[in-house]
Amino acid sequence: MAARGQMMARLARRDSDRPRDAATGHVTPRAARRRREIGKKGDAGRSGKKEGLEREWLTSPEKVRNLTVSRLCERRVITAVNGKLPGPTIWVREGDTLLVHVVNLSPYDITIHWHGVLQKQSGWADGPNMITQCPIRPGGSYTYRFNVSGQEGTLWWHAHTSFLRATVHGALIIRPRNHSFPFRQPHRQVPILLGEWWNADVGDLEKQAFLTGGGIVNISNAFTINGKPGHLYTRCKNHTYKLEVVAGKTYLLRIINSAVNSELFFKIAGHAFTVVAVDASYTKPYDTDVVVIAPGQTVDALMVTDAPSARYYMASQPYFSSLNGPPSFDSTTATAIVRYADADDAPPEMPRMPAFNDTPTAHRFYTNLTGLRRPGTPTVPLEAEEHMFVTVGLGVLACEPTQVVCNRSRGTLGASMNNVSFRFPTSMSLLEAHFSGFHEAEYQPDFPDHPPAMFDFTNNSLNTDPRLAPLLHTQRGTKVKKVKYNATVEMVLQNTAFVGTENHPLHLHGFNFFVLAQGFGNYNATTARSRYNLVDPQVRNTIGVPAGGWAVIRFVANNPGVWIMHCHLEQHVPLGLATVFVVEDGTTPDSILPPPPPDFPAC
Ligand SMILES: [Cu+2]
Repeated sequence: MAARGQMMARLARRDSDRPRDAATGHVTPRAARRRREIGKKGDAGRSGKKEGLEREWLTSPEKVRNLTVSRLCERRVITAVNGKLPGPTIWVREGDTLLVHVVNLSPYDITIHWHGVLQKQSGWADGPNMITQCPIRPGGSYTYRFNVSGQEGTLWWHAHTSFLRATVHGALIIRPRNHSFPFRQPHRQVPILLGEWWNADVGDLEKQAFLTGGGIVNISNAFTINGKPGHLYTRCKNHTYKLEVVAGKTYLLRIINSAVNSELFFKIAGHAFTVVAVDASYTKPYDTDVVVIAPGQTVDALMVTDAPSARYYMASQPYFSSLNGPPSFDSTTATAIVRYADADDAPPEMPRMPAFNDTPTAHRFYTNLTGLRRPGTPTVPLEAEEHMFVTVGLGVLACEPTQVVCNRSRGTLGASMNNVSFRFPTSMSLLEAHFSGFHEAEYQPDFPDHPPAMFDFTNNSLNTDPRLAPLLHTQRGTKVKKVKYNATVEMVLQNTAFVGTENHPLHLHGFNFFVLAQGFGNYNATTARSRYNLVDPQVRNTIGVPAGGWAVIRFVANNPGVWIMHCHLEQHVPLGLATVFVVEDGTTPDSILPPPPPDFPAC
């Protein structure tokens, strides 16, 4: 087992209060609090923002050390932030500017992505490796500086290099600044991070998958709730997260799927939920007893403690949508315990979980959500300037020379959007290439608006049709879609069946999008358009495109920069399931990408 180091993040906020809401139940790190003048650095001068005082709280440097954790009775050295798994929760208020000093004391290249943060005027802080920055090398550091104006709700942060996000992640919670929630004030707010655990070094798993070209062979060993697997794993039952509650109160569960490769069902025995937000966008209240959540997504759910005083399990287990794909997946269940204050020690009640392949339940949850219309929030654009029809799915690629144990005659598992398997650049990040104007060597601006051919996308029996072989065999390329500032982009995302249909959770950086419609089978413009929700669509940053189906999204490209869109099943990213939007500058000062900050990591 390779020893892994630890990364330290120092969290700092500016112009904002330290979290003081006792209702959160959250304890901020014991920290030295100090004020200091921000030096003349960063892009603030260029963007016209006034430099001011920042309030900063730093974790004590003694915490920087290798982190050995014990899970499922095995001791493992992992990469983690500030000695915690999950990493620290960052509580901020809407409008805050965050400065996060990331010091990489691990032996790995690393970047941090602030998942769901729009990064207006701060594209250099978005974090995806080789897209907006080169990685922070071991021993290096970088200060991510960004503002969270106009955003409220549950987001999260995670590593955006290889599989490190398996253990390098945490919650980023943005609370309202000058008003209350658009729902009843909860007694407490509780981050619930759903994770996935391997009894192995995740970096080794990824390397092995690359060398063989077979995708991830090793399925995970456990799922976790707030870092702990729970009682149903026969080994080491003591690692269980516990939530102490009092009767008759409302709890706001801020649920985050930080698992690497698994969509999840989540339930709590004896209790129901009212969903009030997803992906940090408020929804109309939606009552359900099951939450379905894809990697990258968040769900804010109110839970009333109105059950008889007792102990109850909360449980997280996979939603496995692949109808005809790889047969094996981790079919274990993570549990945690909700304990009423005066409950006895009788065995907790277990919720009845949906079947692993219960697509109807998943689809019901994913499609019944609608957005909460509020004054001052963007409404769905009724027309689009850019229309894209993009196939999404798995295919076959030729083996790379470096894939030394790849079957050359069969090829390697690949994934693509419109038959382009995204290849990450190696010498310069795309944002630097775009900003400097020297992009020709790094990317081609010809990502297609349509697949090479229209065919019966979701008919699995066609995958042996020799005429479709050119579509099954996808091509690698660093192709981007160029978009004018403020253009409205509509994307029809169509799953294909070449190597099994599967729900792919596609995450778009830099924007929220409206979800207009979703369905099964092949997208049909005539019938689908009549179903578009142009009144109160849900707003997301990650959409689970239905397995063997399609989804339509719209967003306004009001953020100049370079933004990746990729599958948040991590194993599909190195296979190529990604594309990139390059949004050009506008004409006003606030629509022009500022230059990179001075400590921007060099390649
Ligand atoms: Cu995927």
